[in-house]
Amino acid sequence: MASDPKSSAPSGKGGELHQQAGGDVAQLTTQQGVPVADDQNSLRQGRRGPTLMEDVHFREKIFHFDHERIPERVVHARGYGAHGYFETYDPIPELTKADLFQRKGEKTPAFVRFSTVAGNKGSADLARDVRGFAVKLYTQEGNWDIVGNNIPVFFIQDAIKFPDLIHAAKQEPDRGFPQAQTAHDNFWDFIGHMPEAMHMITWVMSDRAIPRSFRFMEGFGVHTFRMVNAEGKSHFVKFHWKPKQGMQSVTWDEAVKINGADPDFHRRDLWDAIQSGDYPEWELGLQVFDQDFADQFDFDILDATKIIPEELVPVRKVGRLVLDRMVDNFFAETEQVAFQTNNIVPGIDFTNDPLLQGRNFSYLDTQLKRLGGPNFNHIPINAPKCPFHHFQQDGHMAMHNPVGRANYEPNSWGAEDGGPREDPENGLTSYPEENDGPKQRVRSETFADHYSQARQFYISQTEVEQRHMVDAIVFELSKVETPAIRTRIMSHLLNIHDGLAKGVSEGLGMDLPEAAKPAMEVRTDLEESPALSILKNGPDSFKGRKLGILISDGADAGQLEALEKAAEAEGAIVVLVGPRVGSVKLADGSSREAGEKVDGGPSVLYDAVAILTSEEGAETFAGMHAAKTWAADAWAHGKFIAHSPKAAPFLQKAGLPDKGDEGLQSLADTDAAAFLKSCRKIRVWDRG
Ligand code: HDE
Repeated sequence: MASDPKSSAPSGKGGELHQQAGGDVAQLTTQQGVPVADDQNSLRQGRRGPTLMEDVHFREKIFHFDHERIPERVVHARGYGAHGYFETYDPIPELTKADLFQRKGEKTPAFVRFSTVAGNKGSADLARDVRGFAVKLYTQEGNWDIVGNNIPVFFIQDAIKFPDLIHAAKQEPDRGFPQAQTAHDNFWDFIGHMPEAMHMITWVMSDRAIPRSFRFMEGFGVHTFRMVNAEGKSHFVKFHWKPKQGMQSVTWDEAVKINGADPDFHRRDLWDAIQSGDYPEWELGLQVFDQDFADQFDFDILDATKIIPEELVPVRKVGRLVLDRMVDNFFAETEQVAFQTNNIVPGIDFTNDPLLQGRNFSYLDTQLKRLGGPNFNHIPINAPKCPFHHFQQDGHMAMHNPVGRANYEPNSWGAEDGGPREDPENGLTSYPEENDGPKQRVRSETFADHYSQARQFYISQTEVEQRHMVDAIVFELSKVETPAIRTRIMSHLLNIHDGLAKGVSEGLGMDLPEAAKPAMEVRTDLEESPALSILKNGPDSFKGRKLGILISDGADAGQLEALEKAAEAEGAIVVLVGPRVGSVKLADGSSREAGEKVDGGPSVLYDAVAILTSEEGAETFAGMHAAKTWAADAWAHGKFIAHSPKAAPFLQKAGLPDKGDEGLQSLADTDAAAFLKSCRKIRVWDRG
């Protein structure tokens, strides 16, 4: 591997540049900088003899290779990161003294890592799962990490249950499968014993758990935090990241197929967007409230299984997060980035949420295991970008080594040699909250209502979304082999909503049991919260989406051009899918390159599709299973479909109805611009 030319440009003979056919290239060296003469053959005794111990280059190379891996994260192993910045557009000194919120237009460098939770590092992106949404803000007063998810609540209320939750969700320990799935006995067995998980279960069984892309999902800080201003006044706050691109998810059938067609679908999406200059953005929203609100709110604000509906406490937007640069090196940055809930800055503080308190232990600990020593903050991705001075020293791989005599304080070495000093005025202080009471292992009774907000979430969804939730639970429970586990889950669903429970029992072909006994009466008076639905908050935009065009030889060049122009005007991307990769000859004699072959670029990879064929092309596609599936899936997934009139016979052979709907449009009746405009609706959900 070449050393990083920026940070350790080799010097002397070992760094010489050689003139080669491709231009100047660096000389290959060992780690000691010794030029390598032969990197193809190990050193051996005789032409066919044993390899020699003295082959220092071979030994060094293999030794290093053997140690390339660090332990993957115990959760959130699969992830993808990007750089960007946070820009403050509404300073909030009245709420917090946090430096990054003081000046309008202030830009704070940021690094974000999105992830799935359960799957291993190599698992597929479209697993049904919560997505991590971890943001590191390199402020001028230190690093602040908001280590959140794309779902605003969590499975459990107390961190002590986290190892159990994760053990139950991951592969079962005896058989080592299933990978990246909660659709198995252990998970649902555990959940059945944990009524507190029911609210979260409604979210993970909703379309939130199969996002179309990282760009189209919300992020949440989950816990209630504090903001503290310069006068020491505290407000409670919940953090929201609102995607400017709007929200969008895929259907489960698409998710399953995307995982086969492109397991890196989410990674590729972010990479493509940023590399093409279409930088995704999120607005940081705050729900701010005081102790009085907390006291009269229906639920405990320290309980991470509860939300505060946006209709009750509106989300105030104070800035935007823009991702505009991919990493230079995946391992150095995305793999080694160490997020920690305990990384806060003056003006931000914790609350007593028992989940958050537990996390504050865990994140520091996990870095030691993964990154191998106490100096993981010396790794550039983790180091603050503001000045920092302390007396911590030595240890494995210490890279920032203090100079001078003083390595302790207090000392009497004076301003020049004595090193840094505390700053009681501006340093990090804790909000002086008073806590008292006996030492005990208890769960507060204010945490006891496990079903009311689950019900609120369900009734806030559109019918389509409710159907998806039923289907998701039926799918998962159908993979559960033990009937008693399915039954127990249904007994909880009955406390959430009759319709949900009934749908699941019908889907499973099992009778409904008695409802589980709730610790508290389930509230049916909580009003719908439209903010909780994805479809009620549709993007009404096709910007940043993909139009896949299935195209045959002999297709009309004018129609193609019109679609391409209209897509560009909408800010959408076009991908040509042909019977083969390579040249497709159009009717006017021109030719175009297809980016995908039909079976390599199935329609699940696109947000809307067009099918342009000649008469012969329609026949060719009608004889290809992959082409018929392409069209049939686009229809079944509710996608907008434009087609050339000549493609009509092919569509029929693919099983599409003669008489379409608003989403199936012949280019004989509509023009490309009108079609693309209609795509802003993203899907036609009421297709049978
Ligand atoms: Fe995490 N979590 N977590 N978690 N979590 C980790 O830290 C943990 C929880 C979240 O992209 C680990 O560096 C405990 C809630 C994200 O690198 C570990 C509990 C939320 C990421 C850990 C929780 C999260 C992690 C594993 C129960 C949303 C990935 C590797 C109290 C608010 C960050 C690591 C990245 C990662 C512990 C629950 C989000 C083991 C003990 C709730 C986004 O420290």
